[in-house]
Amino acid sequence: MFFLLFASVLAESIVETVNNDPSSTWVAVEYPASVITRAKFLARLGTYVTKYEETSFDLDNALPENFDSREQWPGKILPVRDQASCGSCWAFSVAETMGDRLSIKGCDFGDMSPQDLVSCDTTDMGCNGGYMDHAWAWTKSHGITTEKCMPYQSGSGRVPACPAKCVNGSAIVRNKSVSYKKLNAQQMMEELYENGPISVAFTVYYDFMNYKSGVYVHKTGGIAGGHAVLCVGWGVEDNTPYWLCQNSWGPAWGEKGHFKILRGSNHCGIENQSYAPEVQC
Ligand SMILES: *[C@@H]1O[C@H](CO)[C@@H](O)[C@H](O)[C@H]1NC(C)=O
Ligand SMILES: *[C@@H]1O[C@H](CO)[C@@H](O)[C@H](O)[C@H]1NC(C)=O
Ligand SMILES: CC(=O)N[C@H]1CO[C@H](CO)[C@@H](O)[C@@H]1O
Repeated sequence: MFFLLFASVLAESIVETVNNDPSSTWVAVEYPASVITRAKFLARLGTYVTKYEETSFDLDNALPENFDSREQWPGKILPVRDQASCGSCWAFSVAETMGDRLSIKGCDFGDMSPQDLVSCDTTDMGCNGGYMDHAWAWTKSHGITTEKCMPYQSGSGRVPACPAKCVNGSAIVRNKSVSYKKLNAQQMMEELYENGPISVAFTVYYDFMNYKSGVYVHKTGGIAGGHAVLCVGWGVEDNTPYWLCQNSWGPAWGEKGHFKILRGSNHCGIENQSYAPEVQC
């Protein structure tokens, strides 16, 4: 009881701290429990991230100032999803990056299956989390099937055993990435521009849960955990460079399920743990 009271006072002060700061580049909000709670927030942070240092990168190049893959490849970037109460962000990051890139290539598979990685990738820990390098290596060696074949079932936090067949009884067909690479900040923009969304992991602080709009820059609160998403673009807003990323917390969180985060200084380690696969139908 005392703890709950304390937690809600703390959450309120995060929103006030962010919104009352005139130098803030983003707006915080208190979400209703239907969108996110502190417990769901913590349950979703399932990516093992490495320590990082904030360093500035030289991002000067010939690429445009603003880029949005949804405009570059209309109809090919698949909708925002919801991992619910499971630390499967790492699996959504990989499945959605694969799905978007396959869709850009003209394959007609729809969403790829995070459940396949949650249940079948023996090098990661299902709802208890995963490593980006493991998940990408697994996707190259074993592949990933479609959402139609293996729909998401772990929203409650329970992980069913790896099935032998698709839900309709047909054999599981998986798509392997042809190759994948770890990217530096410069390569992140080039990859996104040429081949579509990229998979990223970063360190999450408590104030991130309350993000509503603008360019996220950590303001207050300690480290809550590690998270993985996909970035679908970049740009500059009020002189602040940002990555445009797609979260897996449903469309009611952030900017229709997306967020912007400071670009070019390894903020929260966002430019230290990015991966891109080469795909083929
Ligand atoms: C069963 O599902 C798979 C994967 O979505 C699909 O390729 C296959 O055509 C389906 N089979 C039948 C008999 O509906
Ligand atoms: C993070 O980025 C910095 C700057 O480019 C680099 O020196 C460092 O090796 C990177 N660390 C990892 C783990 O990739
Ligand atoms: C490279 C690869 O694994 N391609 C497969 C992708 O999935 C389709 C069917 O869903 C297969 O026909 C391809 O061989």
